[in-house]
Amino acid sequence: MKKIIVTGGAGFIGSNFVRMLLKKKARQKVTVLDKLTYAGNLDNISDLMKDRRLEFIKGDICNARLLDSILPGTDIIYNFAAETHVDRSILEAGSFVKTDVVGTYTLLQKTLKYSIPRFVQISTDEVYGSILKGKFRETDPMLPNSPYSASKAAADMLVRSFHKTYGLPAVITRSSNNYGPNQHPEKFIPLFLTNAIEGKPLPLYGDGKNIRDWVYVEDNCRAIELVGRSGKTGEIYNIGAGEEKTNLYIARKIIEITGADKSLLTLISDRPGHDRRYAVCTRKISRLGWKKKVGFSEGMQKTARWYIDNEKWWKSIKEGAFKRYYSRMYSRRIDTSVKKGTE
Ligand code: NAD
Ligand code: TDX
Repeated sequence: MKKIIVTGGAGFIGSNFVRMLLKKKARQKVTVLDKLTYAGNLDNISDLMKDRRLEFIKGDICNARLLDSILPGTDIIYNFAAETHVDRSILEAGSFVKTDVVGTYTLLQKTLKYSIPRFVQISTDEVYGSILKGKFRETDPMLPNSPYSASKAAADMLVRSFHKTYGLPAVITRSSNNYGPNQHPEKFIPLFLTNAIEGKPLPLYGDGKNIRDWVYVEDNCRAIELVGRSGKTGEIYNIGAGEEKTNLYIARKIIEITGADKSLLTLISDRPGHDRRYAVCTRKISRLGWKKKVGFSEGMQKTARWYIDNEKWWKSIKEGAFKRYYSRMYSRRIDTSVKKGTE
């Protein structure tokens, strides 16, 4: 029986990935190792727990002794575990360095120790930095601009060095922005969807013209599984959907889909170091046989439907510890905003 470890499997992409793995009838044991930080949520996988092929372990990827007890005999590790929110990394970067850098290093050491035949590092397009024209290729240098992307870049460097120095059988995926079910409401699309449903301001940073390429989470999960199975050891694979949108376009779409009042849209002071545009060339992953299945308008409809139908899920987050973070991050900026409405 194949033994698969998914770190961070109670988070957004990790939980969607575990769901996809378990849909296959394969003989496999999937162990989720997750610290359950504020971003981890057992509700994301609770309906899957009746599947006896799934095991959940609450723990930290920095805990070397715990890894000694879990990793022997593993066939493949997918490392999703990370601190992931750029804005939080601007407030406090220590936990990012700890989990994203030291955590990845600890996993790499143990992967080597137990001769695990495959290590898949889930990285991000943000490691390349911002690009105004054209698209980043896997061979481009990393120029990260936030403490979050810098810690992800450091992790990628460690993965590379373990491959080059010790022959560790690793591959890296670098995807663009994901959206879909179970994404924490601190992130742009779920924050705007849930605020729109609640009739609260939609706080758009700067001029709202920053561009991201949005990939539906299930498409990214298929790409990650494909890279894990068929990617060339030591290589990096970009993943993106070619769905470049300005934040303003998405905010207007959300207003349209939810029927919210246009006056909710509020331009607030910008995120420090805000990357203007992300775009990656995906020729390499297409050559492995991947292509997106869900376009942006279909994906947005599905995502909006999910948040409308799962109010209990996001309300319990928004009404908990998130309130303090939200007030610290947004209250003053919203109160001092000079521009409201979409025109
Ligand atoms: P998320 O914040 O929703 O989930 C992260 C998960 O990791 C949580 O369940 C959390 O509890 C867990 N975790 C955090 N620290 C841990 C630790 N020390 N030990 C064990 N578990 C820990 O994040 P996400 O959006 O699902 O992102 C998953 C991965 O994909 C991350 O590595 C992220 O950098 C990468 N990524 C995300 C996006 C995106 O748009 N969301 C895009 C590209 C890459
Ligand atoms: O309130 C907001 N207002 C706003 O205008 C928030 C939360 C975001 N934004 C803007 C900033 C970005 O231009 O929306 C865009 C998307 O923001 P985030 O959801 O914070 O994502 P981003 O910073 O692009 O990073 C995401 O994609 C790459 C993930 O959070 C990372 O984990 C991933 O690596």
